[in-house]
Amino acid sequence: MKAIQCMMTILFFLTSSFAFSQTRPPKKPIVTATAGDGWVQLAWDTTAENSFEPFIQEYDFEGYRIFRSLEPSFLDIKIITDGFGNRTFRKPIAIFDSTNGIKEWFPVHLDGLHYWLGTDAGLQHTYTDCTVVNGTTYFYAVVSFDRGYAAADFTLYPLECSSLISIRIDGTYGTDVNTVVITPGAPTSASRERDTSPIGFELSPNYPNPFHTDIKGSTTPGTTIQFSLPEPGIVKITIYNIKGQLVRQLHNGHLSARSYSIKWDGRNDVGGRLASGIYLYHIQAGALQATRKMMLTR
Ligand SMILES: [Ca+2]
Ligand SMILES: [Ca+2]
Repeated sequence: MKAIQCMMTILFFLTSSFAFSQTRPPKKPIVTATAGDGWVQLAWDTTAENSFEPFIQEYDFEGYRIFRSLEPSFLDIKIITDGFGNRTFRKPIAIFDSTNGIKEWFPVHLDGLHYWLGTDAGLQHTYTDCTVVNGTTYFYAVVSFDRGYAAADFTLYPLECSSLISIRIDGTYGTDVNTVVITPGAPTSASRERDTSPIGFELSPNYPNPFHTDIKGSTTPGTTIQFSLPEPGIVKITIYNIKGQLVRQLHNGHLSARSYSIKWDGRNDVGGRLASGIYLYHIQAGALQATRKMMLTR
């Protein structure tokens, strides 16, 4: 019990239950991450690529899957269902596989689910994610996978290495060699001081929240975002969906130092109505930035 209190460890051995116990997943790549204003770059080594599979006496490394999550368990991206509707494979943000003629679906399914081996696109050792929201903490994993083995008499399903992040009792995270925790565009200490100055940079909660856009007879469709600027400058106000994809640029230009209200009608940059869900609004004014969540309902 004490051990549980001290450290909650979250493990994922995604496909290991599919396979014979003698088989082994490929080695983990060693991953590093750097971040800046609106981007995160991952880089990893080639350790995984000389993984040997004793069961078939072959080097069976095939490729890499990149996972991104807003929570350390990576549960929120586990959205691909099998034939019974169970959530099984996690959806990667990128796949890179060896150019070797082995590609697309693994031929044998498990509960109606085939494993995707990639498109023979070739291996990469860096990945830049430009869909991140500054100030948000992201959890990334670079997961190696092998190509499995399908013969008339037996099958080895493709295996992935684990992606593990532990949460310590003090709230900090412990990463494995192939996982990282990173917050892009974190404000500097200088800008945090300015955040609390009397003339204050402020992004207020939007109102109403949750909000709707298309109920007949409504007098308050959409939502209002209020903010104040301590000094004049170029200001960007941007709305992202929960996947971190930019859906609307509300403002991008010079503003003077005062308070503002800006309305959002729940539409994207080309006027399309967006689905119900959680959206993030982000303001950037020079080195100052802030992000808040809001919920659109229909
Ligand atoms: Ca293997
Ligand atoms: Ca391939």
